[in-house]
Amino acid sequence: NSNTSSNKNTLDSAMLKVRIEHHLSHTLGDIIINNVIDKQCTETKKAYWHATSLALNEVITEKLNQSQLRQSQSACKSVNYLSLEYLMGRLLSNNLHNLDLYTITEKVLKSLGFELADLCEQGADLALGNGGLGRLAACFLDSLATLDYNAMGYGIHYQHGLFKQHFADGHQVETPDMWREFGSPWEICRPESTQLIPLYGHIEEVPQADGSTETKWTAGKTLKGVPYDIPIVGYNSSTVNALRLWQCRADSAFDWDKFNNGDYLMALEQQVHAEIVSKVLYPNDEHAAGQELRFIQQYFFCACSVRDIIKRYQAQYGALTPAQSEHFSSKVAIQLNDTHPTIAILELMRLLLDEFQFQWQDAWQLARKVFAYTNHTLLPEALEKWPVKLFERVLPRHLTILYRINEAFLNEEVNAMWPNNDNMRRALSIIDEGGEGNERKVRMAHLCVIASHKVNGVAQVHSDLVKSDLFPEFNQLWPKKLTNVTNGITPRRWLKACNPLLSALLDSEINADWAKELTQLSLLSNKADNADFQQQFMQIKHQNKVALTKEIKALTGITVSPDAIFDVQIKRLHEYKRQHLNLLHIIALYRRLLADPAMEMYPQVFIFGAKAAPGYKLAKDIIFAINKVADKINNDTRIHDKLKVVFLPNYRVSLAEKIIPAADVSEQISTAGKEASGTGNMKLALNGAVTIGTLDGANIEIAEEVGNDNIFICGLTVDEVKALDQNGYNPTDYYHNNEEIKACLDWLDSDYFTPGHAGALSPIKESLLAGGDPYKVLADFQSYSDAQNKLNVAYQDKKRWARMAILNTALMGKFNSDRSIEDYIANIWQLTPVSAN
Ligand code: 26Q
Repeated sequence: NSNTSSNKNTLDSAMLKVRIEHHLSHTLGDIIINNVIDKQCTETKKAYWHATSLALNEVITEKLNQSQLRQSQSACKSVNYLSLEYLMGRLLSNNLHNLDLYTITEKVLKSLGFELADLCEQGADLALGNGGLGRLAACFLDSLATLDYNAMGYGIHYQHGLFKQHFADGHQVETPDMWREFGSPWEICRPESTQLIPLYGHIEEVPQADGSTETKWTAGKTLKGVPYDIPIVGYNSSTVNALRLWQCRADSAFDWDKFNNGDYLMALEQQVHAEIVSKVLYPNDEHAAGQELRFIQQYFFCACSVRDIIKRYQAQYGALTPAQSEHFSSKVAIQLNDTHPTIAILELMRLLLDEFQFQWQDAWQLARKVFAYTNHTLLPEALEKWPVKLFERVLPRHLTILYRINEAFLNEEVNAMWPNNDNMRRALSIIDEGGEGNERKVRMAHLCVIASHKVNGVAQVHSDLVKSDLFPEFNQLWPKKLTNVTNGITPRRWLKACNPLLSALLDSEINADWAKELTQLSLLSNKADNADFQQQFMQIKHQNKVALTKEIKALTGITVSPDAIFDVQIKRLHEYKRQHLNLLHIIALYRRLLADPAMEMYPQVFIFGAKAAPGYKLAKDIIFAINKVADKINNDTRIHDKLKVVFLPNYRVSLAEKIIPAADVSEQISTAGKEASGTGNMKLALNGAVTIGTLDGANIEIAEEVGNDNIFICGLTVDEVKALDQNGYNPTDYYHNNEEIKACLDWLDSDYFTPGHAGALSPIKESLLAGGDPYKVLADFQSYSDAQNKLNVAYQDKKRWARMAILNTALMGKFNSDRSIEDYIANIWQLTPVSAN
């Protein structure tokens, strides 16, 4: 399983050392290398991290240039992935692994007195995303480069990524993320690719010589988009692609008139106003907040990206004319990562019509061949709807185009299928007419479905629900448009790089490059009952748990035993993900232990990592509750360390990389039908954690792969949830009929967990009872608790557990994001790979 890329020849350890020291002394300025320096101090480590990254970047940039040359010479089709979010994490260790330079760099740094792993920790996470959707984009870029496809990721160069989190008396506190504070060695600024973006202003109808009229838009303001490219290094491939992130600046920084009149501060006003557009990532996931700035962010991003796509096409193939339509769509695919970049459709249409003199039909046909859309959620509150009024004010020309798209769609396509049917027109229209006191809104998802040639969900059950529940009429109209591409994760970051011990074992067992051919791990199935192999596998899990134990101690002060079951729930905090179901069960366990201190129970540590959107009150209440319950339980000597609860602060990609290799149990307990796919479920199972979960999202496909003996399934199914919704869910029934549920919920009303503050945790009880809890926590409590009991018993049978853990690692091959990408290629993008050999 040797990595056969060509870097070995291009960079030996002597040269690497020279380059690192060169960057230390020259690029980074006056860093003392010969005198005595303190190699333990953070500043020194940061400098060496920086120098190592810069040295590596020379190799990467060269490969990037070669890739671009090769891709353009081959005239291959490319995909442009449009996403408002990329959760990249750290880049150094990943780039080293993908280039097969990790070991030699480790040696070089050792000779300089440093641990490479230690230096990697100095890098900031690129947290330009919220959660699943942003991390998926990052995994997809890794796979596209690994498989030698021509791909460009487009995104926003946020000055501040997702907020940092710490706890004050159990409450979440947010502080700004400053990822570029100490420099950012990976980015390449491309001023020559700057774009000017008009917005606001007014439109007028200008009469033409032939008697028709043309719409003319006079913008009121112009923004400047400056791109920064981050190289995306393929694993063991010849390709380095780019992630192009747009930074917003003022068209002209300075108002000289104001300056000369002595108004120095106001002279900078435009600059300040423009720069806020790419200032900060919106921290809400699964909730579409309707702020104007977010709308402008989306437009700015779409306009920069679409113009850049056209510019690159023209640079390679010449003028874009209507005669080139077929050709353009044979060379360019644009994928919309959820509806956040929907305006790209309108911007492409506007450019073709207004700047490239396309006729309507030519423009529309082209757009429909180019765009495809991925849906990531069914939650109504996450579906984007922007007020027509806002469109009218910020993007008046785009709105006229949107109206025309809608008219043509309703009058031609809808009318052909359902003649004179106003109900169908209302249901399918891009405009939500609102009615009674409600303003008119643009349904972004409808525009996406209408303009795209393919629409995909992200796991089979989710895609089925997209067809049956979200877009049933669209599915009738275009039965082949809606499809499924089950998500995946990159095994490079999520096994090879994050779990070196297990990787080494797999290297010795599997005679193939499993980090590329992940299905090869199924060969391990033969060894699932082999006592020797079980011992090695579980020994590694134990070592990873020891490492996490130290991390837990360092971050929280809590002592846990690496011999206990490490039960992990790591994901954004949301009611539908049901961290509070986990909490309720922990409280029940605690209560059982207090009632019967001799109760048979294998020690279990419940580990949480989660950020709550700053405006999501109940999510923050749940964080507070978990922290308070943890305080009480961890300090209660009566239960003899059988139960521990740890909430690790500031959950992020780099922390996930430490938790996942040490997990025994993976909590995936969303209400059935609510989690589109989940991807953390895949990462944990790949690293040998056994899932306890509902039949939701990709859990269903994980169960299919590992078999029902190697997963703990609990809770209602999608159909049962639907039935409960139809018959009326009554949580108070569960409260009154289940003594344990009642006792645990009532406990939250007392001041037991919050001494002196009775009622501090009551909002959680309220949310589960009053108003009927759409997430049906109490309905699934007993089933979940039973599954936890089985799991606890199963763990005590060492052989049985080892077998389950091994089979989970062995049977995750399907969830390689390379497979997801090949599905997109075959069903949606139709690209061919281009490699050096
Ligand atoms: C929309 C408008 C305004 C402000 C914010 C948003 C917004 C931002 C992020 C809405 C939603 C998101 C994020 C959604 C998300 O992460 N979805 C997850 O996508 C994963 C990848 O497909 C799935 O595995 C998860 O199941 C899904 O929850």
